[in-house]
Amino acid sequence: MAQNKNRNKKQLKNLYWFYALIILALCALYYFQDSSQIKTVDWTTFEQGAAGGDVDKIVVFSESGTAEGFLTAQGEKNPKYEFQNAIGITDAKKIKATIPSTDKIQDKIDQWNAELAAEGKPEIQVSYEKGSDLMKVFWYFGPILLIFALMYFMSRKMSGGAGGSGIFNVGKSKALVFDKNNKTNVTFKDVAGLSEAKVEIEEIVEFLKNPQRYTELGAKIPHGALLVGPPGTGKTLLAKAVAGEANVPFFSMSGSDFVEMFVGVGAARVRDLFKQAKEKAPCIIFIDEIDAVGRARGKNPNMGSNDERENTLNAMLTEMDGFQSNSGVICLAATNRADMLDKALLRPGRFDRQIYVDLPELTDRVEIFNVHLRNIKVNSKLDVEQLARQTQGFSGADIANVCNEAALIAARNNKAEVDWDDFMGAVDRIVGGMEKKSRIITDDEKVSIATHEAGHATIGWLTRYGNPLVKVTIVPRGRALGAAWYAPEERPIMPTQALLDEMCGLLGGRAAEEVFLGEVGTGASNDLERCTKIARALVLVYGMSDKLPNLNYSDSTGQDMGFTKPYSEETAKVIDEEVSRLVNEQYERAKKILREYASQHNKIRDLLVEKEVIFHDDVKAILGERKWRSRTDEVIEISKKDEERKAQEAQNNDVNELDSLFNKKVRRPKASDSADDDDPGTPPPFNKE
Ligand code: NHX
Ligand code: ZN
Repeated sequence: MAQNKNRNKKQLKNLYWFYALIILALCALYYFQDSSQIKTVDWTTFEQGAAGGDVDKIVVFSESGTAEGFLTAQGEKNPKYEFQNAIGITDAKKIKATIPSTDKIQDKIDQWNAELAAEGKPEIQVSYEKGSDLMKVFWYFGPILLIFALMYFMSRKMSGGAGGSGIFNVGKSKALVFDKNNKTNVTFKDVAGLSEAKVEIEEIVEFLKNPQRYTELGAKIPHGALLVGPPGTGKTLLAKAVAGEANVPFFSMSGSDFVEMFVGVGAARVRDLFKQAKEKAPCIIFIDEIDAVGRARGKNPNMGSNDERENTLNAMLTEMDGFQSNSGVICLAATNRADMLDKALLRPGRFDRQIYVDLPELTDRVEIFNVHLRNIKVNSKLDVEQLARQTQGFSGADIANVCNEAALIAARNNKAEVDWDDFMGAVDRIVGGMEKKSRIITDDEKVSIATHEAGHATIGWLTRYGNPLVKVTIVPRGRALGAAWYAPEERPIMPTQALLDEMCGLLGGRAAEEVFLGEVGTGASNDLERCTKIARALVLVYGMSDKLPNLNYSDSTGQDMGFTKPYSEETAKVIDEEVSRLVNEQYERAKKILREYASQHNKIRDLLVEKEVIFHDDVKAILGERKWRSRTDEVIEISKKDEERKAQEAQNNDVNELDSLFNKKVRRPKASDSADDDDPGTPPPFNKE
């Protein structure tokens, strides 16, 4: 196997030399093809020929002391100048000789011309050239050399940066290597949250540290693990921590590093990477964004253009199969789209296991905040847990961004510490974009924006599954003139009604414009887009429409490129009808609710025009307590009680196991437990309409 690899690499190198040789040969041919027409003769022969009318033009090279004579038709036939070249015996076109004395050459030529004139033959033309033959050689080769130089510099630029230098190094992998001399310094302690993923990945560290524990029992060490999760959740960090903990070399590469404009380079780099890794085993190979090469291969073989990627993928597949189970090389890869990957990559023997790296939960977010707040001077009264609650749906990277942005805002306001308001400003900034104070809005426009936003707020409040409202604002931010901010409900399963209610809420803005202003504006385009998307998903993905129940027309594998629709023309018509019916039904429903609660809506609108930003409690004061408790509140209560329980258990840990088991069951809180003693406060802002 290793031999094979060496041979492949040598072959590739030889290929480059081969190309160089071909080009050189071509140059030589170009040069000699011309000189093949020249016969070098001694001076007496040259003199005789010139005087005899074999030559009609002479070029004198004064520096090299030679002369070239261009043969006439008569001269070409002279057998004296015939000579043998590579092809056979040919007639020369030119003759060449060394001149005994350069000064007297003009006299000689004059003499020959006089003789020729006497015979009635045409005279010989003379020209002098300072440059020697060498100059000529330069003129032949100069442009070619220039092209070579250009190619060289271009290839350097293209593969520049990460180690590759010149066209002869394209087949080398550009992996970053962390080993004893160049440590990663990341350990599991630096990874906050991700408690489940950490447990799984700690096992991989165990494989690298004591492989014999597994092999002695006959178990095979897995070849690789795939880290799957949304962007910014810390997949790369986790992989680095594995290397740091296991104390082995760590090769880090991005999937896109394999892709280059030269053919065959990706595959060569894969081979090179694995060869390097095997030399340093035990070690870890980490390939970030593996979907760049690992995307499912198309079914259509003559789609072309992605052949190169396929070759790279195939090389990776063979390499991963190739190394023996216990060779000590473990391959980690990260992606945010596991469903897009080629099935061959995921089968046992390659990336045997998938580790899900999810968005952080509440407790994880507290941990992550604590990590990022280590280096920030924060107000001592800052409630980190409340911060975590306000950042639902944020990834680890988002949280890092919030902390940094908050510090920047505090610095801008010349504060000594970063406080709560700065953090809230940072969250708003990240979710909604920059506040636009410069935008001038007339009073009329303010009323219509407030009408729209109050519509969202009213509908959201009055529907069964409406998300808990955080605040409503008519301060322009980013691309939006106003927004209603919601805390998204994290429901594992959405009932049909939840989707319909969400559509209704999205349409609430437009409906309010129609009901209370009598005309609608262009502003609701984003609302409508999102609403229509939900309606389409209802019909095409979730099989929830009346006319096409329980049918799913989506393709989660991503193999179909969207050229063919999996349904007939008639069905397409029905789908369109169903989608527009669903949207219209919700629009009518929104209008009906708004008419029914017109006075409340108008109160919210007026308050909004007056204050520009209103919060959950302001809306509650107008519309009253919501009929339906939000799930978020329940989840928060459950986790709070869980913590209390844990603390209690830690206190009296002498209680026997059966007892604590019993406790657990009893303490599991019910939804009705504390229906009246809760104050939802301001739930986390995330969604906006
Ligand atoms: C414009 N913007 O483009 C102006 C400046 C109906 C009161 N001429 O629905 O601001 O009209 O509930 C992401 C987020 C387009 C993408 C917001 C794409 C906004 C927002 C258009 C309020 N709140 N619309 C809303 C709004 C507009 C737009 C977006 C987006 C308006 C509406 C934007
Ligand atoms: Zn809207």
